[in-house]
Parts: sequence; structure tokens; C-alpha cells
Amino acid sequence: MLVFFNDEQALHAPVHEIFRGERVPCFENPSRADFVRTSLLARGHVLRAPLVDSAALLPKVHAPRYLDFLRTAWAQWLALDAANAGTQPFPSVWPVRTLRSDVEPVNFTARLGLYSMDNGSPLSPGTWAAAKAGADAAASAAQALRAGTRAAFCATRPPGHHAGPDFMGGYCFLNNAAVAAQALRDGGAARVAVLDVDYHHGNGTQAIFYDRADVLFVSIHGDPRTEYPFYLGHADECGVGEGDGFNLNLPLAAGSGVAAWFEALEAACQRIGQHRPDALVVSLGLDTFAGDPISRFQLQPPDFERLGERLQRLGLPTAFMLEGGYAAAELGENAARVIDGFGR
Ligand code: SP5
Ligand code: ZN
Repeated sequence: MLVFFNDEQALHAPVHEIFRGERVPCFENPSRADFVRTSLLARGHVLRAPLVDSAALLPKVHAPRYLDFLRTAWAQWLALDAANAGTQPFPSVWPVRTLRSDVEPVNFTARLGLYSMDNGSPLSPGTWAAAKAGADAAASAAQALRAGTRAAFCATRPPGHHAGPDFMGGYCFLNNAAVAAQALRDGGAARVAVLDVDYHHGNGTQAIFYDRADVLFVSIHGDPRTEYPFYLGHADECGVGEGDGFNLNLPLAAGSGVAAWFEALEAACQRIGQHRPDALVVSLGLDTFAGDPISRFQLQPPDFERLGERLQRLGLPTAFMLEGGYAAAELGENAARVIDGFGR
């Protein structure tokens, strides 16, 4: 399998996030990628740097004003006060419901809130460079599939699936899976399917493709009534307009076992087969692992091989985007097992 790894990922290294009002170390940190790199190298994989620039694709999945903000956010933070170099910005105000999001405020914190769904996506000086390199990897994977490669794995971080058309959230800034799906469409795929198996619902990807019939979105995740991102991912969300029928959410109660998870995977694969896609994008969150510190499913390492095998049997050109997975020391093995199961 073709593997893309971008060294720029290490440039996204915020120090802390907020949990129950307290600062805690970031769960989503560069050690995750280090463990993946070590594991894949030890198994003989060749890690390639992304070679395609995603610049022209990004405005097809994200609002230009959001991209402009994200690209310059750290510089704007420093412009407020040079001493900000040593601190992280967090949003503290959001345009919920009756408030306006069409007028871009001049105030930095107000704009940070406008472009954020939560306070759980801390920025650091290299956030844009890291996120952009991940999107470049997604575009590179799509190009490789177009050229006939059966499968590609992108060791992307920060992850992407919570990032919506015009907002960051859940450690995500640029939606790598959406970039890959759009790149596949632009490259001639008539229909694409995105399967999201991260523990958390891929609200950003769903939102980006919600009114489209060309990109089917299917997600298996912790029930949003109790699990992040809470406000999207319910079973009655089926798509809208032309996209009606092209969104399938398969929420499972937090704590659900392996058998229930693979039953849901079977339903997901059935729906994907009906779509007759030309290519598949997998939002590969590995936070379904039993040992994950912030999630509550029960997959064990061999289950990730079983996942890879099942996806291989769909018979589709497949691009994997790494999403969540916070048991960092086990992340490399679990990623490698998906690749092994699919076929190296
Ligand atoms: C890509 C991805 O997996 N994003 C997940 C974002 C989750 N954000 C909410 C984190 C809540 C942390 N709860 C900690 C519980 C510790 N016992
Ligand atoms: Zn997740």
C-alpha cells in the first residue's frame, strides 16, 4: 500500500486543551504520528512525502474566508500582542442560533469563535502548515488512485473529519477526507463513498456533502446523544435535496461491543455497494480501540485487521485518512493492522 507521511505534521503542537474547565495535555499530539511512523517503517513500508498541492481543491470543500482566517490565524494572534507567542488562543464566544455569522467581526477572538465549533481545537504556530500538508497528502492519495494504485494510506495529523465548510472543531482544521473525495470526483470518479469509522461522528464531512448525491457519506460512531460532537450524527440525518438518501448514520451506544460494531460495518458496506462508487475514502479513526482514553468502543488489535479485510472485499480503489486514535503507543500497531488486513 502506498503510504504518505508528512513531516510538517509535527509543526502542529499545541500544548494543552481544556477539559472540564482545566488545562490538560493535548490528546492529539505529534507523538501519535511518531508511533505510526515507527510502526510502519518497522514493517517495511516506504513513507512518501505528499507531492500534490491541494490549494485549488481546498476552496471546493471549505469557504474561502475560513481558509483565509486559518492561514493567517497565528500571525493575527501575534499581532494582538507579541507576548502571545507563548500562549494558545481559545474562542470564548460563538454565533449560536439567532446570532449572525455572515458579518466577519474585526475582533480576533470573535472571529476565532465564528470559525470554531468548540474550544477543543487549539492552534499553534505551525497549525496551517501541518493541516495543509495533510490535505496535500489527501490530494496525493487521490491522484495515485486515479493513476491505478489500489490503495493509499495517509498518516494525517491533525485529523480532519470534524472540520466543516467554514469551521474547525474536534482537533480538526482541514477536512482531509473531503479533499480526497473531491479530488477523486475531479479526477473522473462519477461516484465516491466516504466511510467514517472514527469513534466520533464525522460532522464536518457530512455537512460538506449533505446536499450531494455524488458523494455518499456513511458513518459508524458513538451515539451523539452522549458522545462528541453531540449536535450531529443521529440516525435520521439522511441528506437534503439531491443529497437525500446519500447520508447514512449508524450510531451505536457508547460501550457497544465488537459484534455490534461489525454488524454496523456490514450495513455500511451494503449501502456503499449499492452506491456503486468508483472509489472509497475511509476516515480511519482508531479511537474505536478498547484502550482509547477518550472513547468507549471495544475493538482489539486483531479487529483492525478484520476491518481492513472487509474493506478490501469491497473491491474499490481506497484512500485511508488517519483521523482520531489517542492511545498513542498502540496507534502504530492498529494502523498497521488495518493495512495488513487490507493487503500490503
Ligand atoms: C478526530 C477526533 O477524534 N476528535 C475527537 C474530538 C473529541 N473532543 C472532545 C474531547 C473530550 C475529552 N473527554 C476526555 C474524557 C477523559 N476521561
Ligand atoms: Zn474521534
